[in-house]
Amino acid sequence: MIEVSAFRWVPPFARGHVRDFRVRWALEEAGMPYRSRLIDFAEKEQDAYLNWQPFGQVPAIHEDGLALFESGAIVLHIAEKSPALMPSDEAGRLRMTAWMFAALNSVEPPVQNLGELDFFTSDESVKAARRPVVVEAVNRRLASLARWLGDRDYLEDRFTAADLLMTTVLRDLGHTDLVETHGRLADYRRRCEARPAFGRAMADHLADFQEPVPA
Ligand SMILES: N[C@@H](CCC(=O)N[C@@H](CS)C(=O)NCC(=O)O)C(=O)O
Repeated sequence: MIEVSAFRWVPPFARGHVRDFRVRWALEEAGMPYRSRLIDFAEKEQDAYLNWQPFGQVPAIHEDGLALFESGAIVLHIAEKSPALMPSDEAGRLRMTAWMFAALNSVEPPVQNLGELDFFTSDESVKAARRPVVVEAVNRRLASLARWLGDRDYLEDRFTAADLLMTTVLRDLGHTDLVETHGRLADYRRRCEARPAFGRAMADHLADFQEPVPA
């Protein structure tokens, strides 16, 4: 059975956003059973884990002797096994791949910059100075995405692994109203989040968190 690494504990604001969720969602869409392998922050820095995920991050998977890391690579691997996530024609597969890279390489970086500023920057003067520029960069990407989506339900003509990744990226703006101000994007995100596989994956992702072990 596929094993997916995930954190045993993260602060409440991060729950529902840790990237093992992407993999769980893809596995649920594909109907592939898995089990989680919970790790703590000390374990992620140890050789055994670094030999699995070189950067000490989650997620990583083990599957029949294969070790794989990077959420995008793992989701692509799962999609290649599942018509539920990937079109059968070559052009469709290539378009899906392009949008997967777009989610992780064009949209996620500015979104992540904003998250770092909002959640991990304690210096209020740095925050105040940088935030407008960072928000503007996010908004540029959201506007392009909203323009592309237009009246479409999904990035292409059906739900694929690219929509899965894009939704997880948009969810990381949930502490702001930025997605809501682009109405089509908000509808798109809600449409993808309404999928039963999303709900099952989220329930399992959240259920795995435990309270911190006292030091
Ligand atoms: N590019 C990686 C990023 C993984 C990542 O940033 N994981 C976070 C949790 S969402 C993590 O493990 N952070 C702990 C750390 O970086 O030490 C992927 O998509 O798999």
